Amino acid sequence: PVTIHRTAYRPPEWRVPEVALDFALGLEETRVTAALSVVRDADAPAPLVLRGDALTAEAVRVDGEAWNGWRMDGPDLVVDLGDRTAAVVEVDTRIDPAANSQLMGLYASNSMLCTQCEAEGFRRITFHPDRPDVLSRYRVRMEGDKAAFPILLSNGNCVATGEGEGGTHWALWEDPWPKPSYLFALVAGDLVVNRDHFTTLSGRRVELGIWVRAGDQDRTHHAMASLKHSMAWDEQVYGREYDLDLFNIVAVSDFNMGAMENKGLNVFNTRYILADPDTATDADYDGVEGVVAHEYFHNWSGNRVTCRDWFQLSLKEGFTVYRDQSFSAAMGSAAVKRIEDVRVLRAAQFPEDAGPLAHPIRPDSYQEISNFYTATVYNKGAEIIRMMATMVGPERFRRGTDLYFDRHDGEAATCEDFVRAIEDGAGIDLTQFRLWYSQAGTPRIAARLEGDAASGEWVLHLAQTIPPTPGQPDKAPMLIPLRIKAFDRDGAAQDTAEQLVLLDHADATVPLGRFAGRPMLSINRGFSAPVIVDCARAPGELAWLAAHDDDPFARYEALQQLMLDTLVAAVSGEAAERGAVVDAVRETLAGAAADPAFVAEAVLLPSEAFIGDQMVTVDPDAIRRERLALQAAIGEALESEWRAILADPAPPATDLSPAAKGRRRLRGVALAYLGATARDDAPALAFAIFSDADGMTERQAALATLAHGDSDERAHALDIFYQRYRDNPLVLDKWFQVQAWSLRPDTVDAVRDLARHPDFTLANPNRVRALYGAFTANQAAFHRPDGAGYRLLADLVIALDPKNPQTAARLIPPLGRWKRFDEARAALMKAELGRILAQPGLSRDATEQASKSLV
Ligand code: HT7
Ligand code: ZN
Repeated sequence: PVTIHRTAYRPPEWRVPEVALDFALGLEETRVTAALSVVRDADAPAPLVLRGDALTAEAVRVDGEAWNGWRMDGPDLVVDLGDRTAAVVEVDTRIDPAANSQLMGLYASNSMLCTQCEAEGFRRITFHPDRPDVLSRYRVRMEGDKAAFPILLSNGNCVATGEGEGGTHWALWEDPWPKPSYLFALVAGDLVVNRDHFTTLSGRRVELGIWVRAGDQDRTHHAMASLKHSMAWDEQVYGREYDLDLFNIVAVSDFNMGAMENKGLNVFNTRYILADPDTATDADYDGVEGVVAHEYFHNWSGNRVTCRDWFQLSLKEGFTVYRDQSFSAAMGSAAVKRIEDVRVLRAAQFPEDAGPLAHPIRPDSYQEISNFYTATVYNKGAEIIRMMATMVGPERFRRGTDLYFDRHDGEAATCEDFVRAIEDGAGIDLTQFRLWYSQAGTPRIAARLEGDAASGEWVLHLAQTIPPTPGQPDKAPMLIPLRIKAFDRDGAAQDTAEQLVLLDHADATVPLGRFAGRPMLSINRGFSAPVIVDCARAPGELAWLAAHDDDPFARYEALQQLMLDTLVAAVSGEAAERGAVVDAVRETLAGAAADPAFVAEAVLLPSEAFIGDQMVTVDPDAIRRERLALQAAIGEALESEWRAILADPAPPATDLSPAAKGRRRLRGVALAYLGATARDDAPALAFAIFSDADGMTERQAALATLAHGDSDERAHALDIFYQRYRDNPLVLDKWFQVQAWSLRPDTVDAVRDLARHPDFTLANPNRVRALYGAFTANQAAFHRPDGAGYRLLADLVIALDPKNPQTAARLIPPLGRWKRFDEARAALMKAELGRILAQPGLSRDATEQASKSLV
């Protein structure tokens, strides 16, 4: 496979100011005529290279005349325009959307036609430079059978419609904003709409439409409310107004990712649009809100200012994730949102940074760009933006982003452009900070307190190391902003000032002030930097911080660290002292009435995977055993507390206030703790909650608890759930998911059976992820010592790759963590990677992931 390097970037030789597309739509055959107005930018004659993927050029015309001066170069079309400096190049192609199982380009989903062009899908529709630094104005005419495709949508505004021959109709759409081809979109189908409008700060009325299949309109209200909140928030916080008269969203069931920010026509996975209390959990509601906001925010961070090349992906994705995180924090509890975001980072990005697929947020090379839509580019990218905002504060950060948008509006920009705008707008030197863009790996910070007995002065010694990652054996020290505070041992001096320490050398010593005894250290408060802090703190200190720290994230972190220390000790065979954890959980629970959402997050045990991340060699079985034992111990010791939480009636499912969501969350945690005990009535209690639930949050929590056990109630509840929701694909996904999450020892066999279930299909990425994504996150099941889990995953990758290589390749990374496991498991994992690589015709996507994972 060809490796593409960031440093090989060259500006385009031809610009394409105008694109006119003509579609004759059909599910099995769509004819496309593309007219590209091209203008040469190179000084000397240069062939026009138009990228294609599985396309045949049926005819080529130049300035209206049939043209023979073209040839195919592999999948691409090369047009020789002699010494012309401008021309209109027309190409006819024909595609089969129904056969497009990759879900890239133009494809059919539930009898509708839709597109996905990012990153390189446009070249599956027509020949085009298909690179993000080629921006064009688009004019799109589409014609199709009126009964099959009553609704015809594209980017921008609909400027004309009409009737055609033989029961067809047509629509003409124009988008006034120049855009790269990856933002092109077309949708044709039988859809219904939830319409609303939004009036911008400057008084312009924007028509809003959310398009779904008949019967789903009533499940779009939360998405619509989220959209309007996002539009208002972006005006208030970033001064960004929407810039078209129309904003449409279409929900499709078959989609490779969450959603797509096409200009004026977002296309969404139904999972992130449809929600009602009966079918969506509170977490699903939050997912809808966050993804609607994310895609909307891209209108500025991504569309108005786009990326020069795909190495700059984090320019739009990291910044937009930071923006959607800030938005969600403002809509609910900022503390809980920060905890959730850090949990995602630690679960998805830290392992990436520590494994064979580690890459900087601005990668240096790739074989297949789809493999780089990663937690590193997105979530670590967001942390890098957050650190800049932390260092300069909100007002100066806003000056920096204003300058960025002003300077680069209408351009294809780079990460460097962003950093320079923050430097100039906010007045900060980010020279050393730029290393965050080029160095991979999670920095580790060793923190050690030292006191002078005579003077009572204490200092904090900090030392940073950045582990080697593929291609980067040695790292330079980074600039790491750490929010730090020290508390007096008696807890009296709670007003000790917080410091923002800018650690810019390998080592530093930070004066903390005078303390009567060793102070209690609160470090990396708010998770101000995406690092791992190694700091020896006694259980008593952690318990005190968990109860008294004035930073909620630090309180959460202290309790998690206490749990983690206890679990790691137990897994390593040391005598487990569970009393401190039980006491700290009890104390935290005392605050449940005031802030149930925070308490629910704080008292959750660290995941099995995160416990494994603390160990040199992961022992999945010991981790499972000790985590369950601690869960049962907490469940039993605090039984009356958990029962009291559950005795308090659940808020109505229609109440989506943060307080109601928090109470439901805490009830779910209480049920899980009780479920882990040996109490005889636990299954009946869970079943009663399952049966009485008036909404999906409680229903799913109860089902998940039951799914871990082997009671009669388990089978009964799973059956009821299946019968009730078998016709609702998004809810049926949950049925597959809870079984794949199960802590039962036979989960591998259950997953194998579920993969043969009549409702399982490789054609739908949501269904594949529901079963296999949940399964690979189930550490002890996936890592069953006989390798059955690895085999199951490799079988799936091999079966899925020919149909949908992008989704298949995204499931490979768990096999690449073999270095972290014992020799026997490592050998089995490597063997499965080898088996995948040996498949004839393996995609570029899977080849890159599997071959890099073997190194
Ligand atoms: N910008 C969008 C990326 C995306 C995508 C990428 C590859 C293949 C399919 C895809 N669907 C959407 C999503 C986002 O970050 O907003
Ligand atoms: Zn995005």
